[in-house]
Amino acid sequence: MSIPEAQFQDAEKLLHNAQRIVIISHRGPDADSVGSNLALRLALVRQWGKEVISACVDPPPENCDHLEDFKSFMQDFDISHADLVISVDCGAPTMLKFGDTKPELFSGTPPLLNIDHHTSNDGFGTVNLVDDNAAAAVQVVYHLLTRCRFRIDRHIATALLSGLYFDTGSFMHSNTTPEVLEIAGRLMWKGADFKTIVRKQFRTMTVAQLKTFGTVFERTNVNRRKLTVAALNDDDLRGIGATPEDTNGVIDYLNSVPEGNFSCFLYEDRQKGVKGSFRTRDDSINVSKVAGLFGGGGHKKAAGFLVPGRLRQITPRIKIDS
Ligand SMILES: [Mn+2]
Repeated sequence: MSIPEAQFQDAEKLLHNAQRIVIISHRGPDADSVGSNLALRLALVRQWGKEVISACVDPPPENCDHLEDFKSFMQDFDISHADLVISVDCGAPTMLKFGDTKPELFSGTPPLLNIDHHTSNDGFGTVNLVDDNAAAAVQVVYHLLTRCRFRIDRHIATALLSGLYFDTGSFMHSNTTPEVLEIAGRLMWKGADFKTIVRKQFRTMTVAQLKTFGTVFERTNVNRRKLTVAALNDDDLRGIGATPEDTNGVIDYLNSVPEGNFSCFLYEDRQKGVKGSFRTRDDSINVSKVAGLFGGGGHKKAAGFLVPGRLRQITPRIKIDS
């Protein structure tokens, strides 16, 4: 845990002093962002009697629909009613997305508690609980909840374990530290529903997802620099009857090619531009830096970017025109 004790004390003070709290998950929310949000929400509402709004510009993913209060997410809120905003799992201010319409978010009034684990997080909050050694934002939330002496009930435990399971790739990524497994064990002792988490996240694939993965696999190449790469566009997805969310997780398969040093999955959306995801298993490669070349960021071993433009294929290479 690399967050100084004083930061936790400041965060606890913010929570104590607030009555109407908005917790924001990043756009395109995943199980870590949703699990962090709901765990905090359940604790603050049921144990400290706070009014809490869980907010995200996009709806939460189906693989979280077993979590308590899953249906409580709002796609907008009135910031003038809030006396504290908490962002969870947001590596940059733009990830909150509400900043475009609510500039007060980053003004310090109301205060912003920034809870995260992305290397790219520059501490945009009034108080920052950011630990880039943590495998997931839920890990930081777990420490905050236990320091504030909240009781971890089975609903909170399931929400936290869900995020931990997701961000460690089912405890297979290199961020699966002894601490992660220790916390996972404690959460199971508290009654976390591990079986449902596994079924929801790991053992469930729709036909659209299977077809999307199949198309990506067919197009996979390893280039001279040992980059494993594949690309897809929105036309491909329309043909399959799939959505961009159906590409989630395909990058981990690209990253499993033994001769590859790092991997990249590119997705072209005619409206939004080209989204790239990077992964590596090589300790000497920092893909967060590679993503940074395209204005993106993330972690050493998992990062991404979004740039305007289109993809152009120069067989067997893929180039971005921007
Ligand atoms: Mn995360």
